[in-house]
Amino acid sequence: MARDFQSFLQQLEAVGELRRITAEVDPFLEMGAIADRVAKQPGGGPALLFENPTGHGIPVVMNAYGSLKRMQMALGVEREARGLDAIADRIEHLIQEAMPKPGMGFLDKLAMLPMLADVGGWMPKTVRRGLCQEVVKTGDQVKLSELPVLTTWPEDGGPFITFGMSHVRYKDGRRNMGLYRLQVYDERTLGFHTQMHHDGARARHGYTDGERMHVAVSFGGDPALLYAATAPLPPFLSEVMFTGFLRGEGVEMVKCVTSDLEVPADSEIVIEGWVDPAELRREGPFGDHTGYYSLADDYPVLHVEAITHRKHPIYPATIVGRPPQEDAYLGLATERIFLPLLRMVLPEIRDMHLPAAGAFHNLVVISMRKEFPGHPQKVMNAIWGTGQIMFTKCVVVVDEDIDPHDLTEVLFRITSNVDPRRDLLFTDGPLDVLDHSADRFAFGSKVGIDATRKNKAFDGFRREWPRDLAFPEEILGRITERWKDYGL
Ligand SMILES: Cc1cc2nc3c(=O)[nH]c(=O)nc-3n(C[C@H](O)[C@H](O)[C@H](O)COP(=O)(O)O)c2cc1C
Ligand SMILES: [Mn+2]
Repeated sequence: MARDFQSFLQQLEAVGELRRITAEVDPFLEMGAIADRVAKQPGGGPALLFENPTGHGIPVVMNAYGSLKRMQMALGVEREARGLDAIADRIEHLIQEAMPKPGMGFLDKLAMLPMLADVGGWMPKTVRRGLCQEVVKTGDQVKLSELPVLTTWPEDGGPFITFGMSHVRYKDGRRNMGLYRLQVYDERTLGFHTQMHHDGARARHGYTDGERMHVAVSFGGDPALLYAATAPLPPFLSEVMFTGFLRGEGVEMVKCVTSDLEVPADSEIVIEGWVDPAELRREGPFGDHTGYYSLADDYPVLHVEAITHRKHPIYPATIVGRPPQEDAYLGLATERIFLPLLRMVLPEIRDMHLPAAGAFHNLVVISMRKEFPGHPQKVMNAIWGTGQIMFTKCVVVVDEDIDPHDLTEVLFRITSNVDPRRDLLFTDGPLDVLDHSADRFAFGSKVGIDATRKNKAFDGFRREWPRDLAFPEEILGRITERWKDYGL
């Protein structure tokens, strides 16, 4: 398993998942346009290693996570029959193991100890040295322009760092790591785009105005780190430890050169600095994963004190924009990995799908088993009240035998099963701050569509609901057996 990003890239190359581009390519718009076109190829296209960025000696990698295969490789499940669902299975198993069962005796409890030992093994380990500090630049030596930072869309407010993972500590010492874009203002100043609903913003609120909250931004390292930085974990769960869980081994961390923060030791590059919660600056606009420019707004400022890197680093970047893009595969991993956690509180859910076209927050399709009147509406309300999935503007509910990933099937059920006045539920609530459609910032309406079959007992449906068209098993068996006789 790849522990650092360059060995991950080597693994990708070995299986034909990475292309090297030796031609000189400009990080200003040209790289983004190439990656955008490649990401829209069926299956997401290959990872791209730009060896020769205009004006820079540091190569750029894009689309590293932009296919199902690469996402599986990043999380080490490419050989598992169930792929990303293998991680969901581990979580499900863990939840079951951790539940004390009735009549559990002392010996049963002892049998749980190995699991506790596993948990210990996922904790980050502090090491003395890391590749990421082979080269250290502080003070006046710090020049953000040495990094090949991309400008991805023409009307962007400037160049933006897109794949840097920001590490902070809450006031009580807990770690948080999140993926937030960082606008480059000048050689030593960045925008710190921590949206109000995310832990990155929550952590800052513990600091008083005028106080410095240290921030370290790491690039690369174990490829699972970047996924963890996007995962909708609750504030009490550390993303670095979650990476340890995903990998079955704790992440090696090294202390920063200008603060007590720790960063993954084998990162490609680390930017160290601080944020004063009292200081805000205009950030954006930025061509975003909504498929539109998100509007400029005031965000904290990150003052850079040091840049450290390995001797020959590679700079990872992404482009977000109209879906599908690379981040669709990060979203897919979340859909699969978080299903068992959602099912802990909503056991009636069978499966769910967040189609890439819905840009994470606009559409969720849920298949479920209906057991009482108002059950689909109960699930819709639960979605609107849970973690980051609360942002969902449209929740579609289908019966448990419908595959929510089959969008033609889902559309068929919506259009045929729904009586619009009866089956649409409207409500209001928080929206993703990037949403442009609502009149108010981060607040607007949502719709739930109950596309389940209706019956008398639960829905008060007085007519007879027709059966799905189907051939008898006997006929289906016969034509399968005789298929070659038909010459088809
Ligand atoms: C490509 C990409 C870019 C993102 N950019 C931002 C961003 O600029 N600001 C932000 O608050 N969240 C951004 N996110 C979403 C967060 O990474 C995500 O919500 C994460 O769970 C937040 O973690 P936290 O709650 O620990 O802060 C981005 C996600 C992706 C996949
Ligand atoms: Mn978090």
